[in-house]
Amino acid sequence: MLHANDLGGWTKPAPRLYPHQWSWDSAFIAIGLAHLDPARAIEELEHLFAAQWSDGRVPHIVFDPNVPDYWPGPDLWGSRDVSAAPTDVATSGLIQPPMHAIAVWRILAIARAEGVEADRRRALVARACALYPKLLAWHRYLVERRDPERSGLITVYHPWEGTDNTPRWDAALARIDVGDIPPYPRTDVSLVDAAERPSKAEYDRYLWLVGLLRNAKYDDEVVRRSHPFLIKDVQCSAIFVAANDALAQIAELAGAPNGERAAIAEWSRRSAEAVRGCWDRSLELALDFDLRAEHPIRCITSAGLCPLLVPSLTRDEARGFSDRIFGPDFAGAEGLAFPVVLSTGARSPEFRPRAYWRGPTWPVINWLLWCGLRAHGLESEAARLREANLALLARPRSRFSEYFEPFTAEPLGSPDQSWTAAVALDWIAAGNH
Ligand code: 2M8
Repeated sequence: MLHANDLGGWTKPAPRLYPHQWSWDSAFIAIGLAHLDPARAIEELEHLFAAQWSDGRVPHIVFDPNVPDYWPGPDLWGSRDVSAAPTDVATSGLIQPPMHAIAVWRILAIARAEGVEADRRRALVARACALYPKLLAWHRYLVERRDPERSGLITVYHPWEGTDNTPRWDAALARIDVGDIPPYPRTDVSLVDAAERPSKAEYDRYLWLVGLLRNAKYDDEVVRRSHPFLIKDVQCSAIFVAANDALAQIAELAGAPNGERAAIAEWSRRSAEAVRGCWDRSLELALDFDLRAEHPIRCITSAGLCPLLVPSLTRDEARGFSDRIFGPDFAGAEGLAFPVVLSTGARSPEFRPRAYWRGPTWPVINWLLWCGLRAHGLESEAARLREANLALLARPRSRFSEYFEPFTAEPLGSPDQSWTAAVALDWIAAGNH
């Protein structure tokens, strides 16, 4: 499946629904590919970082010029009119969670664990070191431009910067006054049942927000002053902690100067503390913070479990997240086909089991939580989650789909979704070492 979605040096997330390169998909894809061909895995990230902006941002989509009829395409973003954007390729102007350093470090670890011979490994290390300055510039962008307050938490500007129609964004989107939007095609709903995709009202708001960002020329200072959607994202920030720890290892390999290493350690420390501070005692999970409304977003979603990725949690804190994972809102919900983590809590008013990020289970998010459980030595809990996900994916009908209806295990969204296959490969390999 990954070979079928391979376009030569990079992989599209899905055959028809997502025909370009997506940022965080690439990182998960690279981790899966590392088990087949680590050199090809690192190439996935090299291709993505070739489109990095001069301000350090890694765009959420890198467009394939050979697919002209995709919508929303390059014209919507207007990246060619922005001086920081690359000139040889069209990209979006948004970002996605910084999974990339985690992927690079993992490619090296997988190559070591799976006995790749020494000279091929040396070549991989050299390529990881060549990526290091780009990864550093990316993390610096996140700190300096997406956290000008130095709170340790990363600000997102758009639902497309992670988990699209999650209920986490509902209240912030509801406050936005949408002006005139010219009619637009919804190619996604010609490929996937509209009930499994964002609604028209949500899409109008997505496009309105893109228009505001495009008019601001993606200048973070302008956005900070005027943009109506500014949210401190706990999932993105938790991933940033783990990514800084991976970057610290790559920095050491690359012989980076002490000043850079100290900066990375400080980014990690500050974000770890901030993510731990997002904990809400009554909901028993971590919450995002809406900067415009000036309050936390009280929603029960899998994003609130992501602090498990923070290595400095105490044993009790990690146990608390693990209990929450297997409790009645998530993998322990009543009537599930497989005990896997839901994207939105089963007992929440917003829960809708077929609607994209509002209830269905997403294997990649389960994979992230599995990593978190393992990082805290919760091996039997991690094994439980891995087995449940593999059982779901092993069903002949699963087609490595994008997401699944949790009570029937019906595959939803796109079939042949690359990152689903990639995490399945990593889970299978985990049973071998
Ligand atoms: C989804 O996002 C795209 C827009 O970027 C879409 O809905 O059309 C999200 O699941 C996102 O997280 C993912 O990276 C992308 C490609 O798999 O699809």
